[in-house]
Amino acid sequence: MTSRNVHGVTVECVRGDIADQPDMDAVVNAANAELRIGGGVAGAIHRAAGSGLEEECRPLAPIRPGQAVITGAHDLPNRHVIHCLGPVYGSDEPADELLASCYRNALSLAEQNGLRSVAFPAISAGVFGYPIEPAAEIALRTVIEEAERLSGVGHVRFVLFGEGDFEVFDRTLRKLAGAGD
Ligand code: AR6
Repeated sequence: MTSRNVHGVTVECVRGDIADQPDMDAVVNAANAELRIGGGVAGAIHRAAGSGLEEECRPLAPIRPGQAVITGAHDLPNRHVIHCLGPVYGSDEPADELLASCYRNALSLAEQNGLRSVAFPAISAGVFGYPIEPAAEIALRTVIEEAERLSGVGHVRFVLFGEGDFEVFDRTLRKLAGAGD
């Protein structure tokens, strides 16, 4: 686990399962446009939340790349799920701006809803094909840029499933936020 304090916000990278983050107010779903159960993150979150999550999502769909919407967390141990539709790499353009918008819009929803902690997966870096190095750079750079403007959110966690993805996020956080103590 690597952790840095950026403008009073704890930004950290851990290896784990996004559906098993009981100490966080919200977890972020790497959603599909229809906000239905899917593979990867959208499978893990919907399975753990139960069918009530899909029901709550139905009237909010479809969403556009870069957009985020918030729901309850149902059977997950969190208060909310924030659903982001990442860009499909090589198809939704400009991919870097759309991916940054996901993180920005998710943090903005967290602020509006009085949340203090948010856990993100590596949005778009699975089925949607975004290469992990630029995906990590955009994710961390955007959160670090937004940190200065956050007043309620004080804890942002990136939850990486695979060891390789974790290593890239870990290295990128050290590069962007300093070597630490
Ligand atoms: N916890 C944390 N990270 C995970 C988990 C998990 N339980 N499972 C996978 N990852 P993806 P996308 C990692 O495919 O690329 C879905 O089917 C994974 O290794 O979940 O935005 C939806 O229905 C990868 O690094 O999201 C959409 O159609 C990252 O999370 C589409 O895929 C994101 O992988 C969204 O694709």
